[in-house]
Amino acid sequence: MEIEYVRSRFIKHFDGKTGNIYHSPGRINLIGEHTDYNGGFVFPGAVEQGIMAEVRPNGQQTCNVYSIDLKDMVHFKIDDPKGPSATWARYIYGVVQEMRALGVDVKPFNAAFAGDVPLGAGMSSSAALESCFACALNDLFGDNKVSKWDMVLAGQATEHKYIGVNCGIMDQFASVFGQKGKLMRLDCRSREFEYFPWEPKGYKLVLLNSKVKHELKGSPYNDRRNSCENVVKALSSHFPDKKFETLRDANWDELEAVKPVVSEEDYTRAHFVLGEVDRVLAVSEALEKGDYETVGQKMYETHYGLSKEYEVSCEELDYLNDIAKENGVTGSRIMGGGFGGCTINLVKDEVYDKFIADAKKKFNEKYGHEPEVINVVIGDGSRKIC
Ligand code: GAF
Repeated sequence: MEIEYVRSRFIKHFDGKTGNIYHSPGRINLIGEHTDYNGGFVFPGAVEQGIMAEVRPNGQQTCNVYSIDLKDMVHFKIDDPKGPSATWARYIYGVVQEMRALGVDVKPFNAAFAGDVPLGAGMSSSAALESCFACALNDLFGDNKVSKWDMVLAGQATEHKYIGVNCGIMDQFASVFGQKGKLMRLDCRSREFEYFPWEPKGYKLVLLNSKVKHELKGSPYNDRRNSCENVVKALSSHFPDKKFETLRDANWDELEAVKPVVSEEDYTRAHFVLGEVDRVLAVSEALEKGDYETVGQKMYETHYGLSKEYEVSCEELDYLNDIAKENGVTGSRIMGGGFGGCTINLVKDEVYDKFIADAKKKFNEKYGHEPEVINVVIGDGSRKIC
């Protein structure tokens, strides 16, 4: 995204003065889905697409925030206990409150922002928005004293308290800590992580965005999390001498031991999670050896688990996964929280063109539109641009 695009709108909608410009990315995740809130491993990387915001303290009583994409201006007072009602503005209001709780003396500001992360694609535009404002407020009002990890947690707390999604830490982590050309393996229990250079010679990583988002009744993401927590409670009662904080603390035998006392649905969800934790470790090992065939095979296994055990896939994504298999794509799976969005595909250069053409044609024939093709370039994390 061009700086000029954001700057010209900022100048137009406010008093003509310029502010500082910040950028935070969306993310991909090679493998490790729904493992973050279970204390497991994830394997994300930041992308080049993200949110860009221009921000300037205004010396007034209210924060004035303009969404360039939605052409919508929202005003809120920093100490208003309710905050704005527009969802997009609640992300920003939430970050303001969380940064204040971390000791940042946030003063009213003007801001304009735009994004090029496709919405609803599972690439975490919301974490990009949260981290972008956390980074801006830290810089403008906090002398950059808030640590990167605290910014990650401020974004996550915003989702929990102001949006109602009980997400894990993967998305905000990837957005804040991302580095160009590198994926990261994060242990969500210890918060230790390693950078892995991503240079798969002869392969491309491509997202196919189905452009569908299924609005399911209730809160299916939180429901999945509840299932996992039910199993953790059962484990704690069954093994009183062992401490289980999350499913990561359980092994396969322990899970089998509580099978009779949990619902079949909760057991099946937990079964997926234990398998997914193992798969991330297998992928890390395979990457060390440059063994992309194993990486791809694990991606297909993850898709199967997300579709049949965790039940967060949908017909359109299963179809894209089938097309990948038919075309000899090395690995393919649904990416992100699920219920729509994209598949992430590890594709050998020689099958790339045929796969993309076939996916576009078949998907269009069945669903009346082509999937959006997004070639993944791993970019940098949250930063001040100027
Ligand atoms: C969403 C959440 F925000 C993440 O925390 C993570 O759980 C992901 O779904 C699934 O892996 O993006």
